[in-house]
Amino acid sequence: MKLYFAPGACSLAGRISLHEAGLVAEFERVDLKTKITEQGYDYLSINPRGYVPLLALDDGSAITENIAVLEFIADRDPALGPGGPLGRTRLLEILSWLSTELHVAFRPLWDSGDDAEKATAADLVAKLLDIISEQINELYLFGPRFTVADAYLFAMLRWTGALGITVSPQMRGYFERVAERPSVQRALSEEGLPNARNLIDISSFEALK
Ligand SMILES: N[C@@H](CCC(=O)N[C@@H](CS)C(=O)NCC(=O)O)C(=O)O
Repeated sequence: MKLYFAPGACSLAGRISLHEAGLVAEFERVDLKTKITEQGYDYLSINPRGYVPLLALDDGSAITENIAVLEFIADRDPALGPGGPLGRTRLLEILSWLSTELHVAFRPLWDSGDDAEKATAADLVAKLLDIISEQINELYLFGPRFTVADAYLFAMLRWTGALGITVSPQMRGYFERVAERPSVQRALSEEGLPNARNLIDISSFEALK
């Protein structure tokens, strides 16, 4: 299988999760501005939506959307989901929240919108992170068990560092815990990203790209 990614983008969650699951994959970088892949293909012909991630399977099928990509990986390695009778439902619940509430809230911050709009978006992201930090009572979102949802949250927390969004000490501690995982260190290094283990070290966009 092959994960189409852009360094530091949300596709980092898929890469971390693939490593956690011990799944062998290739990775192809996409230039999100030109929509050309590193092998010179027109990415829009691979994913007409133009964004990453896309996970291409060996049988020729393709999975898009973080929720689906991460759920697919957790399905291959159930240890990467919360487990229990409602495990799958709880995983979809948190992945949906991360995608449709938190991820979307970042969007104005990447656009060239006005400063007031960006300030409102930054406030919303901070508020949403406060809400989700209440779910981190132990090590991770689902207690002691690291799941694909943690990989997604980690990828987005990296952005807060560069965007100057202040997060709670509890969230910073969570970030540091996730950053220590070998799968995360490997993923960051493969994407050419600094192996920052705390959010303070991610103080520029260079650290995202
Ligand atoms: N709904 C999509 C959104 C993915 C997304 O926003 N990807 C960003 C990177 S984090 C991207 O590729 N943006 C480039 C673009 O939209 O042109 C998902 O959850 O997978």
